[in-house]
Amino acid sequence: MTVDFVHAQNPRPDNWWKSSVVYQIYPRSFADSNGDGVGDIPGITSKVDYLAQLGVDVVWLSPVYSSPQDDNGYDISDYTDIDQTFGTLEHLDTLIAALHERGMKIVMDLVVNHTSDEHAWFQESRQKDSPKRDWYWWRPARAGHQPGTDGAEPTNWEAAFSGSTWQYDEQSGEYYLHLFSRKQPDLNWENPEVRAAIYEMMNWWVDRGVDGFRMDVINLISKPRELVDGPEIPGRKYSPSFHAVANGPRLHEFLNEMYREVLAGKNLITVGEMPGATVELARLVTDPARRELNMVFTFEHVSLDQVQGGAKWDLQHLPLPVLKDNLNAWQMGLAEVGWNSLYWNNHDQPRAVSRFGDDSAPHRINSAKTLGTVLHMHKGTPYVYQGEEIGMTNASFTTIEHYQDLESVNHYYEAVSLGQQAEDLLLSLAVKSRDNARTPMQWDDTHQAGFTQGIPWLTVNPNYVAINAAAAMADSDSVFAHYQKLIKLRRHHPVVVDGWYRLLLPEHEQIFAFTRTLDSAMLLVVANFSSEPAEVPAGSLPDIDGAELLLATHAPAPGPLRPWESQIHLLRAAQ
Ligand code: TEU
Repeated sequence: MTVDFVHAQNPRPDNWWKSSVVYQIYPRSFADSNGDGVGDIPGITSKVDYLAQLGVDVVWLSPVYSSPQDDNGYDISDYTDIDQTFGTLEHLDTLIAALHERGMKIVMDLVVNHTSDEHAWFQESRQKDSPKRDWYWWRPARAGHQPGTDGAEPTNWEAAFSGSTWQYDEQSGEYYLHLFSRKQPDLNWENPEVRAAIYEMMNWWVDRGVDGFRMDVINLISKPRELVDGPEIPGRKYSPSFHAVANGPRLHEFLNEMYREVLAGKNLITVGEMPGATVELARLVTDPARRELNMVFTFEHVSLDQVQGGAKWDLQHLPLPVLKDNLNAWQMGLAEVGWNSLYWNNHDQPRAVSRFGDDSAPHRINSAKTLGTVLHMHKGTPYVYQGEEIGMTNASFTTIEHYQDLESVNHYYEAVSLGQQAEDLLLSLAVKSRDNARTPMQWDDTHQAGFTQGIPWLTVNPNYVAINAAAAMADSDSVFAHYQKLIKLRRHHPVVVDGWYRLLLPEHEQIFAFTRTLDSAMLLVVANFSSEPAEVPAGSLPDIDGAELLLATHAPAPGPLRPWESQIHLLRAAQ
């Protein structure tokens, strides 16, 4: 399966991805070109100049492949075709060329831990005597249990989207494993034929001009040799599966093999999404000498505001020192070996300004700017999620009918059936539902925020009238303008890319301060991560006399830092 596609000169020098900024597009919510209420690829192509103006280097495109859309495309039924929802392969070729012509690159979302149950591979695998039977995880009913009855599942694992991870298949009389929805059966990576088919598909996309891959739950592809019950959790019918499955014994072997078969010698950008990964695992995976991946997405900092050991819906307050400590652990852990990805949000996480900032009118803009400053001045590759650059907020849905995401909807109805109060559930959904990040991009203050001429698949946030890209681009003091400047700083100051990180005032409850040092250049970042004034303890920070103020949310003034005030100082210029 080779294709002859010539693209505009698209150089990929060594380590180019270390100085890049990546912009994530969730295609169904980005821009709708044909009025069907769902974003599509031509809609994205119509916005490439917006992306170029923001200054991002790479676009990470969430899945646009053929899919029944059970999990909004993370359930793929054909890896080498485009879902009609989003357009055609030709539309994608046009987008790739348009990005390359503007010096930008494209990363595809690689979802290969599982396929859709409507993929031809799975449909073949359902035949017990099929040569593809072993392409997925099939198991008989638990011994002593009647197949298809409660408790007959092969293990007690809980699926990420509620219920058991095992679905009984009448046709073949066995259960198949699905760590996510029952329409997302897990591929059996132990089978070399599966791996070969995945690598062939990846090479087909590389030949088509893509510049890398974001790898969905890639640390789940290696499962334990024995599939056995996980620990019983009091009050819960099933045992969380990720802990039982993640980071299996052959993970590094498979990533190494993928490197040899697809990635070697092409300077692609690769980032592995790894729920449950530790910084120690990330050191192994991102150590260039080990030939695995460039970066991983950690879930540690986006799990700190949930009760430890609980579900994402069990909320708890997150003191700033706890957040600083975790980000520091990853900075220190990957300071000399490997590389960090840097993100506050994505299509699975609530909006950054609502979660880590303050989305109330007096503070939304400055907190969005300060979140950007603190993240982009860390060491690593920053990821901007669509709308973050204009300070888009959570959806503020008030009824379950507003929600579309199967994770949220399944959780709600399962919890109600177990006796939880609807109003409590709606409160936690309003804070943590993935739909918070999936409301349509707010382009301007016209009908449906300029996202569609039709009825949007998910309600547009009514605050689009004030919060939209057109207004932001016309305002030199907007969050958009601030993100443009942050991205430019990365281009002009090597210390932003390669400077050593050192956290200051680790215990301070309001102030987030750190330095970056490279040769004779030193940056000082100081931020008030709160909605109250914050006093900087005398003598606690390096002297900024003679420093160059590179970027600030406020005009400097004596006295305490104002709410969500941040500053980036260049203390000593490079010789
Ligand atoms: O997410 C993996 C994952 O761990 C998330 O499901 C996360 O646990 C949850 O969303 C937190 O609320 C990846 C994709 O990013 C996600 O969109 C898919 O639903 C999932 O894998 C299955 O492909």
